[in-house]
Amino acid sequence: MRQPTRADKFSFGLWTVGWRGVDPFGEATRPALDPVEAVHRLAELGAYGITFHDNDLFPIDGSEDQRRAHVDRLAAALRDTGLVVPMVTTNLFTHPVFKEGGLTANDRGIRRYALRKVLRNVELAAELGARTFVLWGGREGSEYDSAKDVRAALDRYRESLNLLTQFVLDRGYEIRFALEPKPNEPRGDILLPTVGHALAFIASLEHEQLVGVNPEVGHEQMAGLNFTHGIAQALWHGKLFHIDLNGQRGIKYDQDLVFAHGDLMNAFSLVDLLEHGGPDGSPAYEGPRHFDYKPSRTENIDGVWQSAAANMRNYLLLTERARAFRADPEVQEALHTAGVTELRTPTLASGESYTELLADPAVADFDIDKASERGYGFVRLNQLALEHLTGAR
Ligand code: GLO
Ligand code: NI
Ligand code: NI
Ligand code: NI
Repeated sequence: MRQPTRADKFSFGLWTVGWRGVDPFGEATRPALDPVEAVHRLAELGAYGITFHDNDLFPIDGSEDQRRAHVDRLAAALRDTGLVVPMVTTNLFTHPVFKEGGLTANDRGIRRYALRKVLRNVELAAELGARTFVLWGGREGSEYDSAKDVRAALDRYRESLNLLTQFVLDRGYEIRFALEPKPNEPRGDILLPTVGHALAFIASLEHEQLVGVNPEVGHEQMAGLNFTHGIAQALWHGKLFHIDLNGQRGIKYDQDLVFAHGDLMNAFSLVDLLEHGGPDGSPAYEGPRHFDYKPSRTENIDGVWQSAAANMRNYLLLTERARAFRADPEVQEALHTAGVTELRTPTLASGESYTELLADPAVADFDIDKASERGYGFVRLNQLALEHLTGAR
C-alpha cells in the first residue's frame, strides 16, 4: 500500500489532532498541541493542508497584536512545510456568549457580534488563500420548541449568508461558503439538521451559487441517514463544496472516529463515489479530502499521530479496493444484471410526450407479472463488493 502524498489532497482540522479529550464527563487526557507542531507532523505524514477555526489559533478575547503574532507563526510553519490552508471556519460555539446561538441567537447584540467575528475571519481566510469557508452552526437551535421561532431564525440565517456572500463579492475574494449540517449536539435540535435541509435553504439565498454544503459522515449517520446517498444528492445539485470524513457507529453521540472505523460498507461506497463516480470513472469530487475526527480520549500523543495516519491510509485502501471492484468483469456483469446502468437511460424516448406514452401499446400491454419475475442480483453484487473490500478477490 503506497504512502499518502500531497496529490491526494488530505487535510485535517487543527482541532482534530489538537483535541485534548475533554468530554461532558471527563477532563483533558492530553496536553495542548502547538499548531506549529501539528503542521509539521501532518506534513511528514503526507497531508497537503490544514484547516482551523479562528480560536484554534488565537484567543477570542486576544489583542490585535496577539492575533497577528499567532497568524504569522502559522504562516511561517506553512512556508516551511509547503502545506496549504484550503478551508477556514469560525468558532461560534465555545464561548458562553454563544450558548443560545450565534448568527441565529435570539439576542440581537450577540448576532451582530457573531457576524463581525465571521467577517473578520473571512478576511483572514482570504489572506491565507483559502477557497472554502465552512459554517457549522452547532449552537444555532434549541432544546425547547417554544424557545425558538424557527422561521425567524431561518430569516436571520439567510440575512447572514446574504451579507457574507455580498462581502466576498465586493472584496473580490475567491471564497465560497459551505454549510455543515448536524441534527443535534450540542443543541437538542440544530437548524439545518441534514444535507437535504441545507440544500433547500441554500436555494433561497441571494447568491446561492456561492453557497454549498460540507457534509460530515457521522452527522448524517447520527440522523440514521445514508451518507453516500446524501453526498450523491449534494453532487447532483453541484453543491458538494467540501467534506468532513470520519467514522460513526449508529445513532448515538457524535463519535468522530477515524474514517472507515464506523460503517465500513458505507465508507467503501462513499470512496467509490468520490473517486470513481465522475464521467468515465474519474473522480466525482475534486476538493480536499478533509478529516474531521477526534483521536480517542484513550490515546496518548503517539496514538494521535497513529490515528491521523490511519485516516489517510483507510481512504487510500478503500480507493484501491473500489478500483479493483470496478475493474472486475464479474462486477460489471452484476451491475448490468442489477439494472444499475439501465437507470441512466431516460424513461421517455427523445422528444416523446405524455400523449405518445399514453398511446404506446407496449406500455398499455406491459406484462406486469412477467416484469415482476425479474431478479436483480443485488445481494450477489453486494457480496462482490464485500469480497473486494476484504481483499478476498
Ligand atoms: C462538530 C463539527 C465541527 C465542524 C467545524 C467546522 O460536530 O463537525 O467540528 O466541522 O466547526 O466548521
Ligand atoms: Ni462533527
Ligand atoms: Ni462529528
Ligand atoms: Ni465537522
